[in-house]
Amino acid sequence: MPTALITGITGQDGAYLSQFLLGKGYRVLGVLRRSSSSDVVGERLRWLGIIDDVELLEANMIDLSSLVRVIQDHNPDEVYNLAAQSFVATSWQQPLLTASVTGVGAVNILEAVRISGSKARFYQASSSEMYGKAQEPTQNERTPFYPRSPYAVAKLFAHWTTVNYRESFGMHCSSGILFNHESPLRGIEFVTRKITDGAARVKLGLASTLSLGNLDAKRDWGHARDYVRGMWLMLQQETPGDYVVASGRTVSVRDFCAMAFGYAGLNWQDHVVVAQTLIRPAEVDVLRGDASKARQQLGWQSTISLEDLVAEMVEADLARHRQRMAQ
Ligand code: NAP
Ligand code: G4F
Repeated sequence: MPTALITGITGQDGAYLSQFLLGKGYRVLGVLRRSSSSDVVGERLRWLGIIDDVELLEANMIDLSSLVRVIQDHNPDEVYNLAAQSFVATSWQQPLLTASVTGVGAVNILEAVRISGSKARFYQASSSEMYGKAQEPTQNERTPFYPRSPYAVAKLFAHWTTVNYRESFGMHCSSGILFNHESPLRGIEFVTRKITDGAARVKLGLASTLSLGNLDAKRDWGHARDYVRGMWLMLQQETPGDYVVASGRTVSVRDFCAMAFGYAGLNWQDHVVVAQTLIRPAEVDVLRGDASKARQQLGWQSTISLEDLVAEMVEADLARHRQRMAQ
């Protein structure tokens, strides 16, 4: 039975990746940072019904010794580095924390693997945010990067460090440049979940308006369940590498509002208001990924449409609110 270690196991991707790997027969270990609310941080794993099937180990991305201990004690075959301060807007408020966790944290886990003499294959959660002010209309592995937030700068540092450890030490390090991926387990602060939750609240009479920022921003949105399969496929390759994972379809925040509110039988224009305070200091206007390399070399492709994703998210938020109202 192969063993996988996931940093960020309590996040959206960590939960879906755990479910995927358990289905493949893996023993799944996850890094859990110490919290006074440890009973609720496993909520996503609980939602998927797998909290008792994974082993949670206390460590923190900014404490190298804790990561060395985890690698030495458990000697995983595969390490997936998903932990991050992952909310772009917060990275302007907490740039040093973001640099430490999202940037230096990746070096810490790479060092933990290297110092331990582990032969584990390593996955780094890189991001389409690294393209930022995109230099080409469709972004692939050769498109130049132009980060637009402290988060993206930190991710770029982690990305190049991953490439460098592969080239310097011959480690099996791969980097997945994943475009936005969502699900019912997406954090409530991200725009898609904020919209589906907002549409559900309005539908159930719990709210009448939803405040958003830049409605013109465009993203290439896919489903997290599809994208974690791409992570695993990268680590099954003989040779490590970097891969774009994306749907290839780009939609604006405005259009996402129309889809989500429309699914709930509402007109978004009656409810969405723009709040200037939610406009970012620097914006990533439009992203569209070209996942040809992943398709050809990994056999990966997106299987869940944006329409199905929106429907699943709105249904889940309606169910959550109905359940709370019934209590
Ligand atoms: P997420 O839901 O925000 O999860 C982040 C995870 O990191 C959580 O488990 C969190 O733990 C953990 N974490 C944060 N600080 C930590 C620390 N100091 N030590 C240990 N763990 C820490 O993110 P996600 O959406 O699943 O994304 C997974 C990864 O992919 C992230 O690195 C993200 O930047 C990257 N990425 C995401 C997307 C996307 O569209 N979702 C696209 C490209 C790249 P707590 O539960 O304790 O907070
Ligand atoms: O949902 P978002 O916060 O995601 P963003 O900034 O694209 O970052 C996500 O995807 C990245 C991959 O490209 C990941 F690396 C990262 O960790 C994260 O998962 O915002 C999407 C867009 C932005 O242009 C933002 O300005 O939506 C716009 N937006 C408009 N109103 C809003 C809002 N975003 C949020 N979060 N909240 C709003 O009210």
